[in-house]
Amino acid sequence: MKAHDGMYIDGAWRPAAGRDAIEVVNPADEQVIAIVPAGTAEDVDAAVRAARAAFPAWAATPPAERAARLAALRDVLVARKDEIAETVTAELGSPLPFSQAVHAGVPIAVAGSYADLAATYAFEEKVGNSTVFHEPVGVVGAITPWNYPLHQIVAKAAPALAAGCTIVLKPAEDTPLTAQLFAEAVDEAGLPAGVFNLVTGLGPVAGQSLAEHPDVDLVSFTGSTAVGKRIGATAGAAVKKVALELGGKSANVILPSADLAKAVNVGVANVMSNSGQTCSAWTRMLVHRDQYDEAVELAAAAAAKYGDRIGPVVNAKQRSRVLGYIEKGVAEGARLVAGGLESPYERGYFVSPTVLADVNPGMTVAQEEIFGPVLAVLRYDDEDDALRIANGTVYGLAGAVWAGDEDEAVAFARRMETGQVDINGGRFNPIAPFGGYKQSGVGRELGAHGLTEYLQTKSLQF
Ligand code: TXE
Repeated sequence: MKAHDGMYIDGAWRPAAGRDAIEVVNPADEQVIAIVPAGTAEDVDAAVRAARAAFPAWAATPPAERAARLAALRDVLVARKDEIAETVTAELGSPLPFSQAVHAGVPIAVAGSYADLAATYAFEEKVGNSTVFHEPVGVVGAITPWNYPLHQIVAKAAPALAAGCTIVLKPAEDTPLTAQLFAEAVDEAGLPAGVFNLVTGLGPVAGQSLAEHPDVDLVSFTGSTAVGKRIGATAGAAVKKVALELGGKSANVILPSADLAKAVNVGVANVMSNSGQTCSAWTRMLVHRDQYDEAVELAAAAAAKYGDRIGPVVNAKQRSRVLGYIEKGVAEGARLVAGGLESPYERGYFVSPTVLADVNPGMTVAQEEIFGPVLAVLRYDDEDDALRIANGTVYGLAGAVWAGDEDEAVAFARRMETGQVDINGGRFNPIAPFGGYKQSGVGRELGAHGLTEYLQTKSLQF
């Protein structure tokens, strides 16, 4: 695949400072499809300087003009939708229809929502005898993961641009081609030079230099909890703003009054989607003990049918990590009812859709984020027990509740320690705040709540 041999800095593709490179691999067939440069601290510094220089003019650009540029960006993404889907499929391995609908479709919706918000948001308001201004924070260092390559970028870049911030992006090393495509789109949309900059590279090198750079005002990170904690600590020590979107272990709570078959089938589809590489996935299904056996049978059947509809996981390391969790689950006493360690394909990092039954809340597979197509089915005795189990992890990102009566589901959802809950299946809302309670993170993405992360307030008293 075509790839740029440089970094997008100050409105142009420039040679990398060093010579290190990253091989981009298609996880579906293990072939190298492109090579991109691996950035160093020097590249990061050049990008931060460009973003700093561009900041005053972009911050002073009227919101209506920023909105127009975001609308232009959205239009470029729409025009290049097929190319986005093909690129994500090539470097992440997801089936093309899913890449079209989700990997391209969702970020287009999010970019559009910020074009609208930039035009309508009250960046200035009256509070008693004061005028309060919501001003951009400054230079944003954005570090993104590979699981939704374009969405993770747009969920940071679009609100940052709407707010009037400038950006340096360090995308995941597994999926740099989508990031390069986004930089091209920014360029085509006519954003001023230096407003958006891209440095591809490795986490501990380019990522860490960006997180530690003294002239970055806000670090926005999505990725593992381990790295997120370090970034949070570094930002805290520098009294720098930080937004963290980390792991999850979300509960799908099926109350006895629910439509069991529907709840189980949608629940299985939710976990298997994107090969289980979704931080908000409902990886723990909680079923009342009287309905447990039926639910396990339904889940196993649904997973077995899923087989050829999911792609591989992102790389060899991730596959062995996921298979390790399946082994550990069985070793700790879980019952394998679908999937397992075998893959039907000779090549590619595929993991079979897997269901583990008889999972207890204390087991590793019920506590740790697996990030693969693996569902754990747990039984509960009554609602209080279900709530204890649902809330009994260090995470709190998402979840679901199913009940015959919506009010019953809402009452349960209100007691869950988690940032987002789908009621009877829910429907994706690109402007609903998304983010974690507890160790799932700090801050919110999407919609107006996502925009405020990139703003700071100043009040003038009269
Ligand atoms: O994440 P990393 P990995 C979880 C998921 C997965 C696990 C490991 O459980 O199995 O994390 O995935 C950059 N300083 N999630 O290893 O390493 C890195 O280059 C600065 C959940 O891929 O956290 C990449 O751009 N940056 C998750 C980004 O951090 C560093 C999505 C994420 O990579 C860095 C992905 C450092 N020291 C994984 N080290 C979610 N919340 O959606 C790495 N990076």
